[in-house]
Amino acid sequence: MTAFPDSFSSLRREMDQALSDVLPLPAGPESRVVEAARYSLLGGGKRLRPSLLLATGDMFGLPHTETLPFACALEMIHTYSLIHDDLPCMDDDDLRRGRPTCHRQYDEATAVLAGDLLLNAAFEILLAHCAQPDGTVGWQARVHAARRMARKAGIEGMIGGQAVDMQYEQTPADETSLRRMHRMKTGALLEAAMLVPADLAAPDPVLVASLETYADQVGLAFQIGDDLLDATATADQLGKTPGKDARDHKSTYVSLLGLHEAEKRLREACERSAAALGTLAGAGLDPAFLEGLTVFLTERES
Ligand code: GRG
Repeated sequence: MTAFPDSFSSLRREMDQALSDVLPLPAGPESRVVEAARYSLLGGGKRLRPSLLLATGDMFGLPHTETLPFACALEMIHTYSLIHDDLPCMDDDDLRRGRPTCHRQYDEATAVLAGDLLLNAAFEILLAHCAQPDGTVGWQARVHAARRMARKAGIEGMIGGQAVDMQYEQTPADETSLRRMHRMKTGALLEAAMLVPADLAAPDPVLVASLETYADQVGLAFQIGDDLLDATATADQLGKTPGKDARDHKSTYVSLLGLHEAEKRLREACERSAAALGTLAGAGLDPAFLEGLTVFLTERES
Protein backbone atom coordinates (compact mmCIF):
# COMPACT_ATOMS: atom_id res chain seq x y z
CA MET A 1 0.00 0.00 0.00
CA THR A 2 1.43 3.43 -0.97
CA ALA A 3 1.58 6.02 1.85
CA PHE A 4 -0.85 8.98 1.54
CA PRO A 5 1.85 11.65 0.98
CA ASP A 6 3.35 9.64 -1.91
CA SER A 7 -0.01 8.94 -3.55
CA PHE A 8 -1.03 12.60 -3.15
CA SER A 9 2.27 13.84 -4.68
CA SER A 10 1.96 11.46 -7.58
CA LEU A 11 -1.68 12.45 -8.30
CA ARG A 12 -0.73 16.11 -7.96
CA ARG A 13 2.05 15.66 -10.54
CA GLU A 14 -0.35 13.91 -12.90
CA MET A 15 -2.79 16.81 -12.47
CA ASP A 16 -0.15 19.48 -13.05
CA GLN A 17 0.84 17.71 -16.27
CA ALA A 18 -2.75 17.28 -17.49
CA LEU A 19 -3.69 20.89 -16.66
CA SER A 20 -0.69 22.29 -18.52
CA ASP A 21 -2.25 20.95 -21.76
CA VAL A 22 -5.87 22.11 -21.32
CA LEU A 23 -5.58 25.76 -22.37
CA PRO A 24 -3.24 26.20 -25.37
CA LEU A 25 -2.30 29.82 -26.13
CA PRO A 26 -4.03 31.19 -29.26
CA ALA A 27 -2.11 33.42 -31.64
CA GLY A 28 -4.18 36.65 -31.56
CA PRO A 29 -4.56 39.41 -28.94
CA GLU A 30 -7.09 37.17 -27.10
CA SER A 31 -4.05 35.23 -25.88
CA ARG A 32 -3.74 37.65 -22.91
CA VAL A 33 -6.90 36.21 -21.30
CA VAL A 34 -5.64 32.66 -21.85
CA GLU A 35 -2.27 33.67 -20.39
CA ALA A 36 -4.05 35.04 -17.30
CA ALA A 37 -6.13 31.85 -16.93
CA ARG A 38 -2.96 29.74 -17.24
CA TYR A 39 -1.19 31.99 -14.71
CA SER A 40 -3.83 31.17 -12.09
CA LEU A 41 -4.40 27.56 -13.06
CA LEU A 42 -0.76 26.53 -13.24
CA GLY A 43 0.72 28.69 -10.46
CA GLY A 44 0.56 26.27 -7.53
CA GLY A 45 -2.43 25.02 -5.57
CA LYS A 46 -2.70 21.82 -3.59
CA ARG A 47 -4.80 20.05 -6.27
CA LEU A 48 -6.82 18.57 -3.44
CA ARG A 49 -10.14 18.25 -5.27
CA PRO A 50 -8.86 16.67 -8.50
CA SER A 51 -6.51 14.32 -6.60
CA LEU A 52 -9.44 13.24 -4.49
CA LEU A 53 -11.50 12.67 -7.62
CA LEU A 54 -8.80 10.51 -9.23
CA ALA A 55 -8.19 8.58 -5.99
CA THR A 56 -11.91 7.89 -5.47
CA GLY A 57 -12.08 6.73 -9.09
CA ASP A 58 -9.07 4.45 -8.45
CA MET A 59 -10.90 2.98 -5.45
CA PHE A 60 -13.79 2.05 -7.78
CA GLY A 61 -11.40 0.67 -10.42
CA LEU A 62 -12.03 3.46 -12.94
CA PRO A 63 -9.19 4.15 -15.42
CA HIS A 64 -7.80 7.70 -15.47
CA THR A 65 -8.97 8.04 -19.09
CA GLU A 66 -12.47 8.23 -17.55
CA THR A 67 -11.70 10.38 -14.50
CA LEU A 68 -9.00 12.80 -15.70
CA PRO A 69 -11.36 15.03 -17.78
CA PHE A 70 -13.58 15.42 -14.69
CA ALA A 71 -10.57 16.10 -12.46
CA CYS A 72 -9.29 18.80 -14.85
CA ALA A 73 -12.75 20.38 -15.09
CA LEU A 74 -13.10 20.42 -11.30
CA GLU A 75 -9.76 22.15 -10.75
CA MET A 76 -10.61 24.66 -13.50
CA ILE A 77 -13.95 25.48 -11.83
CA HIS A 78 -12.20 25.80 -8.46
CA THR A 79 -9.56 28.12 -9.95
CA TYR A 80 -12.18 30.30 -11.64
CA SER A 81 -13.92 30.68 -8.28
CA LEU A 82 -10.67 31.77 -6.63
CA ILE A 83 -9.96 34.35 -9.37
CA HIS A 84 -13.44 35.83 -9.04
CA ASP A 85 -13.42 35.62 -5.23
CA ASP A 86 -10.18 37.65 -5.14
CA LEU A 87 -11.62 40.53 -7.22
CA PRO A 88 -12.09 43.93 -5.51
CA CYS A 89 -15.90 43.55 -5.82
CA MET A 90 -15.75 40.30 -3.82
CA ASP A 91 -13.08 39.45 -1.27
CA ASP A 92 -10.51 41.94 -2.62
CA ASP A 93 -7.23 40.08 -2.16
CA ASP A 94 -3.74 40.70 -3.50
CA LEU A 95 -2.17 37.32 -2.87
CA ARG A 96 -3.18 33.84 -3.98
CA ARG A 97 -1.17 30.63 -4.23
CA GLY A 98 1.88 32.60 -3.12
CA ARG A 99 1.71 35.09 -6.01
CA PRO A 100 -0.15 38.29 -6.91
CA THR A 101 -3.83 37.53 -7.60
CA CYS A 102 -4.92 37.37 -11.23
CA HIS A 103 -6.36 40.93 -11.32
CA ARG A 104 -3.18 42.29 -9.68
CA GLN A 105 -0.90 40.53 -12.15
CA TYR A 106 -3.08 41.47 -15.15
CA ASP A 107 -6.12 43.74 -14.66
CA GLU A 108 -9.67 43.36 -13.41
CA ALA A 109 -11.39 42.92 -16.77
CA THR A 110 -8.83 40.33 -17.85
CA ALA A 111 -9.27 38.47 -14.54
CA VAL A 112 -13.08 38.38 -14.98
CA LEU A 113 -12.65 36.95 -18.47
CA ALA A 114 -9.95 34.49 -17.34
CA GLY A 115 -12.39 33.12 -14.72
CA ASP A 116 -15.19 32.94 -17.30
CA LEU A 117 -12.87 31.16 -19.70
CA LEU A 118 -11.89 28.53 -17.12
CA LEU A 119 -15.54 27.81 -16.31
CA ASN A 120 -16.48 27.60 -19.98
CA ALA A 121 -13.46 25.46 -20.92
CA ALA A 122 -14.22 23.08 -18.02
CA PHE A 123 -17.61 22.22 -19.51
CA GLU A 124 -16.18 22.11 -23.02
CA ILE A 125 -13.78 19.39 -21.82
CA LEU A 126 -16.61 17.50 -20.14
CA LEU A 127 -18.90 17.69 -23.18
CA ALA A 128 -16.11 16.47 -25.46
CA HIS A 129 -15.50 13.57 -23.08
CA CYS A 130 -19.23 12.71 -22.90
CA ALA A 131 -19.30 12.55 -26.71
CA GLN A 132 -16.29 10.17 -26.94
CA PRO A 133 -17.51 6.95 -28.52
CA ASP A 134 -15.20 4.58 -26.65
CA GLY A 135 -14.27 3.99 -23.04
CA THR A 136 -15.31 1.86 -20.10
CA VAL A 137 -18.17 4.11 -18.92
CA GLY A 138 -21.34 4.72 -20.94
CA TRP A 139 -22.28 8.22 -22.09
CA GLN A 140 -25.35 8.33 -19.82
CA ALA A 141 -23.21 7.90 -16.70
CA ARG A 142 -20.75 10.52 -17.97
CA VAL A 143 -23.57 13.01 -18.57
CA HIS A 144 -25.02 12.25 -15.13
CA ALA A 145 -21.59 12.93 -13.56
CA ALA A 146 -21.09 16.14 -15.57
CA ARG A 147 -24.53 17.33 -14.53
CA ARG A 148 -23.66 16.71 -10.88
CA MET A 149 -20.54 18.84 -11.32
CA ALA A 150 -22.62 21.67 -12.84
CA ARG A 151 -25.10 21.45 -9.95
CA LYS A 152 -22.41 21.46 -7.26
CA ALA A 153 -20.76 24.50 -8.86
CA GLY A 154 -24.08 26.31 -9.25
CA ILE A 155 -26.80 27.93 -7.14
CA GLU A 156 -27.36 24.78 -5.02
CA GLY A 157 -23.62 24.62 -4.38
CA MET A 158 -20.65 26.95 -4.67
CA ILE A 159 -22.30 29.99 -6.31
CA GLY A 160 -25.26 29.72 -3.92
CA GLY A 161 -22.87 29.51 -0.95
CA GLN A 162 -20.96 32.57 -2.12
CA ALA A 163 -24.26 34.46 -2.50
CA VAL A 164 -25.29 33.47 1.05
CA ASP A 165 -21.85 34.45 2.35
CA MET A 166 -22.29 37.93 0.86
CA GLN A 167 -25.53 38.31 2.83
CA TYR A 168 -23.68 37.59 6.09
CA GLU A 169 -21.51 40.65 5.51
CA GLN A 170 -24.56 42.60 6.73
CA THR A 171 -25.82 40.25 9.50
CA PRO A 172 -23.53 37.84 11.40
CA ALA A 173 -24.32 34.12 10.96
CA ASP A 174 -25.11 31.62 13.73
CA GLU A 175 -23.51 28.17 13.64
CA THR A 176 -26.40 26.48 11.76
CA SER A 177 -26.39 29.12 9.04
CA LEU A 178 -22.60 29.03 8.85
CA ARG A 179 -22.67 25.25 8.40
CA ARG A 180 -25.23 25.49 5.56
CA MET A 181 -23.27 28.25 3.84
CA HIS A 182 -20.00 26.25 3.96
CA ARG A 183 -21.72 23.05 2.83
CA MET A 184 -22.62 24.97 -0.31
CA LYS A 185 -19.63 27.24 -0.81
CA THR A 186 -16.75 24.87 -0.01
CA GLY A 187 -18.32 21.47 0.65
CA ALA A 188 -20.12 21.15 -2.69
CA LEU A 189 -16.98 20.95 -4.86
CA LEU A 190 -15.30 18.56 -2.42
CA GLU A 191 -18.42 16.42 -2.53
CA ALA A 192 -18.33 16.50 -6.34
CA ALA A 193 -14.78 15.13 -6.17
CA MET A 194 -16.07 11.97 -4.52
CA LEU A 195 -19.55 11.60 -5.98
CA VAL A 196 -18.60 12.15 -9.62
CA PRO A 197 -16.54 8.89 -9.61
CA ALA A 198 -19.49 7.21 -7.85
CA ASP A 199 -21.77 8.42 -10.69
CA LEU A 200 -19.34 6.92 -13.19
CA ALA A 201 -18.88 3.59 -11.39
CA ALA A 202 -22.49 3.27 -10.10
CA PRO A 203 -21.68 1.23 -6.97
CA ASP A 204 -24.21 -0.06 -4.41
CA PRO A 205 -26.30 2.89 -3.03
CA VAL A 206 -25.19 1.97 0.51
CA LEU A 207 -21.60 2.76 -0.50
CA VAL A 208 -22.69 6.06 -2.07
CA ALA A 209 -24.43 6.99 1.20
CA SER A 210 -21.21 6.32 3.16
CA LEU A 211 -19.25 8.39 0.69
CA GLU A 212 -21.76 11.23 1.12
CA THR A 213 -21.32 11.16 4.90
CA TYR A 214 -17.54 11.05 4.50
CA ALA A 215 -17.62 13.97 2.03
CA ASP A 216 -19.84 16.03 4.31
CA GLN A 217 -17.52 15.59 7.29
CA VAL A 218 -14.38 16.16 5.21
CA GLY A 219 -15.94 19.37 3.89
CA LEU A 220 -16.58 20.50 7.45
CA ALA A 221 -13.05 19.55 8.55
CA PHE A 222 -11.57 21.40 5.56
CA GLN A 223 -13.52 24.56 6.35
CA ILE A 224 -12.73 24.59 10.07
CA GLY A 225 -9.08 24.03 9.11
CA ASP A 226 -9.30 26.97 6.70
CA ASP A 227 -10.71 29.21 9.44
CA LEU A 228 -8.02 28.08 11.89
CA LEU A 229 -5.26 28.72 9.36
CA ASP A 230 -6.64 32.16 8.55
CA ALA A 231 -6.43 32.99 12.26
CA THR A 232 -3.04 31.41 13.02
CA ALA A 233 -0.84 30.90 9.93
CA THR A 234 1.54 33.27 8.11
CA ALA A 235 1.25 34.59 4.54
CA ASP A 236 4.28 32.44 3.60
CA GLN A 237 2.60 29.31 4.89
CA LEU A 238 -0.76 30.13 3.31
CA GLY A 239 0.26 31.73 0.03
CA LYS A 240 -2.60 34.17 0.67
CA THR A 241 -3.29 37.00 3.09
CA PRO A 242 -3.91 35.69 6.63
CA GLY A 243 -6.14 37.35 9.23
CA LYS A 244 -8.68 38.49 6.64
CA ASP A 245 -11.67 36.93 8.38
CA ALA A 246 -11.13 39.00 11.53
CA ARG A 247 -10.31 42.12 9.51
CA ASP A 248 -13.55 41.76 7.52
CA HIS A 249 -15.57 40.88 10.69
CA LYS A 250 -16.56 37.54 9.14
CA SER A 251 -18.44 34.85 11.05
CA THR A 252 -16.14 31.81 11.14
CA TYR A 253 -15.82 28.69 13.27
CA VAL A 254 -13.01 30.48 15.12
CA SER A 255 -15.01 33.66 15.74
CA LEU A 256 -18.07 31.64 16.85
CA LEU A 257 -16.37 28.92 18.90
CA GLY A 258 -12.86 30.15 19.74
CA LEU A 259 -9.59 28.46 18.71
CA HIS A 260 -9.70 25.59 21.17
CA GLU A 261 -13.29 24.49 20.44
CA ALA A 262 -12.76 24.92 16.67
CA GLU A 263 -9.73 22.58 16.87
CA LYS A 264 -11.83 20.07 18.79
CA ARG A 265 -14.61 20.24 16.15
CA LEU A 266 -12.02 19.70 13.42
CA ARG A 267 -10.77 16.51 15.12
CA GLU A 268 -14.34 15.28 15.65
CA ALA A 269 -15.24 15.86 11.98
CA CYS A 270 -12.12 13.92 10.94
CA GLU A 271 -13.05 11.05 13.27
CA ARG A 272 -16.60 10.92 11.90
CA SER A 273 -15.31 11.00 8.32
CA ALA A 274 -12.88 8.14 9.03
CA ALA A 275 -15.72 6.12 10.64
CA ALA A 276 -17.86 6.51 7.49
CA LEU A 277 -15.17 4.68 5.51
CA GLY A 278 -15.82 1.40 7.36
CA THR A 279 -18.64 0.44 4.94
CA LEU A 280 -16.35 0.96 1.95
CA ALA A 281 -13.59 -1.18 3.44
CA GLY A 282 -16.22 -3.80 4.43
CA ALA A 283 -17.28 -4.02 0.77
CA GLY A 284 -13.71 -4.89 -0.25
CA LEU A 285 -12.75 -1.41 -1.50
CA ASP A 286 -9.48 0.23 -0.45
CA PRO A 287 -10.18 3.69 1.05
CA ALA A 288 -6.49 4.27 2.02
CA PHE A 289 -6.29 7.63 0.23
CA LEU A 290 -9.51 8.84 1.86
CA GLU A 291 -8.23 7.72 5.28
CA GLY A 292 -4.95 9.54 4.68
CA LEU A 293 -6.82 12.68 3.70
CA THR A 294 -8.53 12.93 7.09
CA VAL A 295 -5.12 12.84 8.79
CA PHE A 296 -3.78 15.40 6.31
CA LEU A 297 -6.69 17.73 7.12
CA THR A 298 -5.95 17.67 10.84
CA GLU A 299 -2.27 18.42 10.21
CA ARG A 300 -2.23 20.72 7.16
CA GLU A 301 -0.35 24.00 7.33
CA SER A 302 -1.52 25.64 4.10
C1 GRG B 1 -16.70 33.62 -6.79
C2 GRG B 1 -18.45 31.99 -7.63
C3 GRG B 1 -17.44 32.33 -6.65
C4 GRG B 1 -17.22 31.50 -5.65
C5 GRG B 1 -16.17 31.67 -4.65
C6 GRG B 1 -14.50 28.93 -3.22
C7 GRG B 1 -14.96 30.31 -3.05
C8 GRG B 1 -16.29 30.62 -3.62
C9 GRG B 1 -14.21 31.27 -2.50
C10 GRG B 1 -12.87 31.06 -1.95
C11 GRG B 1 -12.81 31.69 -0.62
C12 GRG B 1 -12.31 30.77 0.38
C13 GRG B 1 -11.00 31.10 0.97
C14 GRG B 1 -13.01 29.68 0.72
C15 GRG B 1 -12.56 28.74 1.75
C16 GRG B 1 -12.22 27.40 1.25
C17 GRG B 1 -11.41 27.39 0.00
C18 GRG B 1 -12.15 27.19 -1.25
C19 GRG B 1 -10.09 27.51 0.06
C20 GRG B 1 -9.21 27.42 -1.10
O1 GRG B 1 -9.06 26.06 -1.46
P1 GRG B 1 -7.65 25.32 -1.36
O2 GRG B 1 -7.05 25.52 0.00
O3 GRG B 1 -6.81 26.18 -2.41
O4 GRG B 1 -7.81 23.92 -1.82
P2 GRG B 1 -5.64 25.73 -3.41
O5 GRG B 1 -5.00 27.03 -3.82
O6 GRG B 1 -4.71 24.83 -2.67
O7 GRG B 1 -6.32 25.05 -4.58
